[in-house]
Amino acid sequence: MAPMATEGVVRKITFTVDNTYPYPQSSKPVVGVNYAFPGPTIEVNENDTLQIRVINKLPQGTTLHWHGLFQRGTQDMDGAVGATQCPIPPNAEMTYTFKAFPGGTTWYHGHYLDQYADGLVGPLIIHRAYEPSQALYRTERTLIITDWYNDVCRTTLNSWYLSPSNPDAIEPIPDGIAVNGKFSESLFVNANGEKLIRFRIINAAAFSMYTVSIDGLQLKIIELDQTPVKPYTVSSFAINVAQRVSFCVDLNQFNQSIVPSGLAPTKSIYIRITAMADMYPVDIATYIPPYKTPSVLFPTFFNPSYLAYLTFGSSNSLPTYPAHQEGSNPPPPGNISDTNLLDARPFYRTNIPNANHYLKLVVDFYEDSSGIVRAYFNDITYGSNPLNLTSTKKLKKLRSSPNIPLLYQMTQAPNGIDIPPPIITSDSPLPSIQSDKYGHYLIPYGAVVDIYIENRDAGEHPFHLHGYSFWIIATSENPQAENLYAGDYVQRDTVSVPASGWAKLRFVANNPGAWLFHCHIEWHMDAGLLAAFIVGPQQLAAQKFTYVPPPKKFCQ
Ligand SMILES: [Cu+2]
Repeated sequence: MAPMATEGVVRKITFTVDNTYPYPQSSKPVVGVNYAFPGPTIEVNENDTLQIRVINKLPQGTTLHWHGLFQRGTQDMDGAVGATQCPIPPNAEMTYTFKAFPGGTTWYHGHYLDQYADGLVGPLIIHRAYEPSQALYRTERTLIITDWYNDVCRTTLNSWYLSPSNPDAIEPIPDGIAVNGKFSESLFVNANGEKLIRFRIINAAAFSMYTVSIDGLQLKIIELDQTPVKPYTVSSFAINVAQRVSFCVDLNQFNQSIVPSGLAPTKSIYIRITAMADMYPVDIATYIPPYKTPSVLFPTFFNPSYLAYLTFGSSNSLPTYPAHQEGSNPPPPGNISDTNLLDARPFYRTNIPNANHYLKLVVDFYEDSSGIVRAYFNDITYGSNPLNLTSTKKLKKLRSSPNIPLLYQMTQAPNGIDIPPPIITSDSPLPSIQSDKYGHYLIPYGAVVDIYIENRDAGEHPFHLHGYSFWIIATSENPQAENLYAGDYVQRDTVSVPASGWAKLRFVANNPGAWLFHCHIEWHMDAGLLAAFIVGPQQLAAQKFTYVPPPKKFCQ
């Protein structure tokens, strides 16, 4: 068992969300927090109470989601528009109050209108009272990776992506990579003479999966999402959108032999962050997107290889060896997207109960009747179904609308939500969780649910569940993990589901509320690849949860 954590203190923070222009060479309005991109790092202790006052200066609504936090008892603070709140209108504010739990590495981001793809992201570091791998590091550095788009995601790119003029549903391809807001070959990470360093890597990209390595160093992975793992060593690893990986390095183990003879010993080395280009649906070496204005005579194509510098001392210095010399870039391990599953074991064993419910989610993309390609869970694309307001039934139909949060609707009719109860189907001997026609799944409080995601799409997708973490039991790349590691699965809040493959997850539905389950690629969310888990509406009432309606202007 994990050691008991102590009660925390109250941390008051004020965030102003507004457009900002971080790069002189770009006129793109980036969505910043306190006029910074990425937003300021929140660094607190586990169980601290955060009071974050968010002031919206954008000309449109906004919200902030605190990724990976459970929000037990504060279900209305999750920041998910349509599920837990209405958007904060322009020139209005809202204070998010919640416990920093669980500890670990995470991030906050916008959850409305592609604002996160346009920059509304920031690190959220929650220190545990006891860090199990503390002996492996003396200092730590955070790297938050983002896809950079020259065009505005929340207008130009969104409307192009979801239009009949994009019949192949080509996602907008990033124009660059920014890490901590800096482009390739401009970010220096200084060790300041320390040898034992923990890196917290956050993939805050809208689209891209990355691999990470550091020249000449082994990486000792100690945390996946917010779960401590038994330290294990890799030369590189993959990180999908919204996932976090912490690893430690020991600079004492750096060997100057990677520097070719005749060159001076190096005082800095390359950190390599590489977009996994094979996930893009086009050849990025030649692709010119149709939405580009043809004003650039010599277009620059997206370079998936990002370089940062890890300098041993405290002053910036460049490596003495060439970036692209033979052997400096370790080959990616085979089966890279899923190495975590076979190598990683949780630091603390958890009690994993047997499943008593089943939920199958089939993922697919296809054209709707208006010629727009949308994404579907079980043939339902979220949010674009017309509302059926003519129903005369007494049962309450849940509506998907930014202006009527599902959580509020649950509190209005805890006993009469119009979603069928679980039934036995041919898919499983366990009762299968059912949904209404709009992608709302009713999950009994306390159910132990096995989620089986069948991905019929040829792309890999990172699926995220709000309000919980889940055990990853197995995927189509590592089906043997289920039996090999029974009772010792790692919990994450985001799972990478292989292309044309599957994943099997398990979670205990012990946190009543309205929780989104969705692909974390922003474009796929726009295409409707979401579901809402309606967990234990009666338990929500029994726990005396009251939904305080926001000011009227929020929900108009
Ligand atoms: Cu996706």
